[in-house]
Amino acid sequence: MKQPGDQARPKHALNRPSAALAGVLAALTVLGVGHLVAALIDPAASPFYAMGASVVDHTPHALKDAAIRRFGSNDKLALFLSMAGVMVVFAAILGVLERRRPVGSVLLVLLGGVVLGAALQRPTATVWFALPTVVGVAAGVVVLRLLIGRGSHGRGDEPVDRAAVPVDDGPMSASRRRFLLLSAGVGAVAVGAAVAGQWLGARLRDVVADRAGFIVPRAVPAPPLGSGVRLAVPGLTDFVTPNDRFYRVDTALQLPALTSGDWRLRIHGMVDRPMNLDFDELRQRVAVERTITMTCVSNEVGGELAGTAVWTGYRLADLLAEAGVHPEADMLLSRSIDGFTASTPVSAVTDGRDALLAVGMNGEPLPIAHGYPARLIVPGLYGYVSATKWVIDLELTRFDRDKAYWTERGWAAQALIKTAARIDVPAAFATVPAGDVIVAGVAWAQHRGIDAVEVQVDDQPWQPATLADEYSTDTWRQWTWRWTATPGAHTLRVRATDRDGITQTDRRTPPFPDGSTGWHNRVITVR
Ligand SMILES: Nc1nc2c(c(=O)[nH]1)N[C@H]1C(S)=C(S)[C@@H](COP(=O)(O)O)O[C@H]1N2
Ligand SMILES: [Mo]
Repeated sequence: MKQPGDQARPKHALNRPSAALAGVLAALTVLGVGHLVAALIDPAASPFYAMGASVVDHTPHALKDAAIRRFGSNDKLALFLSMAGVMVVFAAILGVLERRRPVGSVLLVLLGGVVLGAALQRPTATVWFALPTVVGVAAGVVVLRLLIGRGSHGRGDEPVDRAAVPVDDGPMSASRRRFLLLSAGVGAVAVGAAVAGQWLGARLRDVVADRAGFIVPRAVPAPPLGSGVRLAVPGLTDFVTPNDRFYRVDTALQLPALTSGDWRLRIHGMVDRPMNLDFDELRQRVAVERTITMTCVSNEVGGELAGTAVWTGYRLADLLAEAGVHPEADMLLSRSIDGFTASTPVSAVTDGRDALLAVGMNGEPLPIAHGYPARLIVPGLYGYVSATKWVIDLELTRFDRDKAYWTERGWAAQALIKTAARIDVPAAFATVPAGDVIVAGVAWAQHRGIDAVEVQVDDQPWQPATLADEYSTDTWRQWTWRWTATPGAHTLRVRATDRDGITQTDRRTPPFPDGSTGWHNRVITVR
């Protein structure tokens, strides 16, 4: 089978940088066109997104943990940037390879196959998820052939064309100018398609507008915050965390766009009466407001992956009672629209604690990033085993039968939040004047309660801190301690004791597999 590219390298073959540029533009076309087509099907079917989501799902926990540690909430940006970097390198190589034979095109199709596989493995995938990648790759191959062909020897090898070259041969040859013009055009179209796709995707599923019109149900109010719960110490973490400052952790590269109209909650599995609720049906039930502190298992000692909000929602125990849970069911497997799952012990939901199907956060509809229109909140359990955002499915099952997202990746199947204490004030590596210094922070041991917090300066004896009033065992507790500071560098240490009488261990362990342990410390310079 003889093809034009099989011939020996043409005299006017495209130089390497131009060929590399052609490759990058072809890849950009795949992604841009794919993104646009995906907007019409499902934003999750976009090749770039599907690829990234697949990387996230297949990244070993250690690496992911390191990424979160390193980049914090910028981990997604870091992922996208590294993906873009790898892609540019690959695409450039494809372009250079394409100069002699259509090897680049063949490789592009093969890579397209990999992306296609990733797209089809998305949790909400239908066969239509193939379309964006197929159309994108087809467009990419056309662009690659076109740019390499045009750039190398004009319109084919026609002598007519070559004769034309010397006529306007300035510092830049006509074919080169044509190549650059074409490149600019292709680049503009590819970027335009991506932008149009983004815009269209957002328009078609107008979840922002839906959220704006969402009315948080009238609810039995949460017990009021007594004045002794919040201490007035500058720099101390607020007792209630504002929504825009609440930590965010999830695997979603693209926020799920689920309107309250499209939302349904299926309750099924080991139940007597499977249910399928929409919002109108949900709203006929009694809503409650509860103040609960959430914590992420990835929180390092002294870390910021914890927050308290006043949640409005429906008691999960009531919903499960309606469905009639079989006595052998010990796992509530919750699933989100984007395929995340969490395994919660049924007992933690039905033992009387305030486990909620939450729809409001601090008086507002849930922010989209925090699970709009509905999520779970279970006091006392780390988020990855309880706090499913964008929740659409509750399956009653058993721990010896099923595994949730992070358990499949090696994390513990069940994980109670470990007792923790943090120094907020003085700030890390602060310099303070000698004399009276206020030391303050928060401590938590959700659903057990904090009984004591102690502070140690260097190797001196531990001193009891003063605790703020306890709001409930399900929330963190602020504490302060007055330090008579002497000049020099000092290490402050903090440890908490929970209501079971257990004091935090000093043994430092990383978050994997069921939460970090150890005492938080801070080095402070006193002048
Ligand atoms: N759909 C979905 N829900 C999720 C997660 C996720 O990755 N996807 N992460 C969980 C984890 S690990 C935590 S700690 C909490 C964080 O909730 P927040 O982002 O509202 O603070 O959400 C949980 N719910
Ligand atoms: Mo988490």
